[in-house]
Amino acid sequence: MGELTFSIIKPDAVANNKIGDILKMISDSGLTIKATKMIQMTKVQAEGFYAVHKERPFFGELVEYMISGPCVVSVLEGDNAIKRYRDLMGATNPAEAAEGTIRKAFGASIEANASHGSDGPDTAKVEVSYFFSSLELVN
Ligand code: DGI
Repeated sequence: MGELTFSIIKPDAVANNKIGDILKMISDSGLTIKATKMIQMTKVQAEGFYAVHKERPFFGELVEYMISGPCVVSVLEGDNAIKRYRDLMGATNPAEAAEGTIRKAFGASIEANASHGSDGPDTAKVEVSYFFSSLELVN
């Protein structure tokens, strides 16, 4: 079994009908989709998910944005999946993201940047279990 990482297709990308395009980019990159579902986060869930950013000036806006519409959350698997998915997403600010990345293709701003991916093994574990039970992870 390869490494697991956690992905969110954010409300802007869902609203723009990009779920299929982004899941295709993930599959084409060789990562395996282990689990996926559409959710609408509550304010409490979004605040908990982004708790590491709660002292940042943009925290309130980030939470409001993440609850502005449905998201698609997924668990991805593959060798080195965490870094590979970060590379596929591109820079946080879509204006700085490389050609061929999700954020370059579909991100509109540093806030509405189309996707989230775990930044390390510890956060990946916490984030997967924040949204998925072990029964939802297909073997
Ligand atoms: O791991 P990333 O998502 O690439 O970036 P991060 O962990 O530094 O920030 C988490 C999210 O917070 C990011 O995807 C979008 C949002 N964000 C980051 N910097 C800013 C921001 N939102 C606003 N409005 N302004 C910022 O400067």
